[in-house]
Amino acid sequence: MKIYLNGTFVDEAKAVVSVFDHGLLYGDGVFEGIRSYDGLIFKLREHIDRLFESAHTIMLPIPLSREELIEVVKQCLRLNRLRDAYIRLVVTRGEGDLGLDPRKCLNPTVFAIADKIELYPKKLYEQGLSLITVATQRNVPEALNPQIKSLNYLNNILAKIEAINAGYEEAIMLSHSGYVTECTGENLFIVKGKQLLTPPPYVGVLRGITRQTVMELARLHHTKGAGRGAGLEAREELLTRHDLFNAEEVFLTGTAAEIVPVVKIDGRVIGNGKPGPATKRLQQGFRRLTKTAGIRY
Ligand code: PXG
Repeated sequence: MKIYLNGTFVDEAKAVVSVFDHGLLYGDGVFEGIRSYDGLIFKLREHIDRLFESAHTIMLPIPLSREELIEVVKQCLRLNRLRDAYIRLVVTRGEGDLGLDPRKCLNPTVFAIADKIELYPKKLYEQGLSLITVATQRNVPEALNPQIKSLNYLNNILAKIEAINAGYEEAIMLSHSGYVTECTGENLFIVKGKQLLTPPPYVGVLRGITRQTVMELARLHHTKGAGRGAGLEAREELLTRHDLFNAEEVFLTGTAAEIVPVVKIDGRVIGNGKPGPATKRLQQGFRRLTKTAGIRY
């Protein structure tokens, strides 16, 4: 496997960073997870834009332009002869001393890994997930804004550990005030009647690119009106656990997982306990989009 590291492509064994890298010492860095489908990179521009926004907020200068980074991603996929892949793009503060001071880090570390996509088991999509809410609250945006896709995922990992300890694969995290936010690496949606609802960013969720895509897909069906679709009205709204328990359908969205149906939450059966029709329709629409909308390499 060839990995991009600071300007060159190197073998896996040579793709190493310093123990003084502040990405490692402090989680001081940003990243993106990107997918390619049959030779097309999905929503590449959106991922690159979000990476630059995350970096801008933490005042981390990315030493490559947007176009250069796009070329890195494409080259990484080509060199590894990958058509269906997961790409991890990372920029860290770089090497410094043992103190926090980012001014001591003169050269940001940039790397990109393209690997075969590890698909989740088919069973997950056919039967749906069972989730629990956990005690670990999502970061308060005023303390650490989840829009910064930083290398510091301990908040999410702590929630994931709680779910695993309880025998579940994934956790629902609540806000400081007890509102629903998101899962540890996926956004959350509910369907109720003709409404598709997801928590607003200010409650403390990442504005997921899959989330955005799904909202657009739902609205598209809506404006097209009747026929097969008779679509959904997509909106951001504060949600409680009560709203989740009494939804007709619940699903998660993320770059890696795409759209995952949820059939049980904290022991409450959602809808009829099976993946619902709106979820299935959106999955089909999403799959169609991945086959046509990406950037070729
Ligand atoms: N919320 C959080 C907190 C995330 O980290 C999403 C939502 C979904 O966003 P996108 O843009 O991908 O639709 C993410 C995604 C993984 C994994 O292995 C996913 C993410 C980060 C790290 C690992 O599934 N981010």
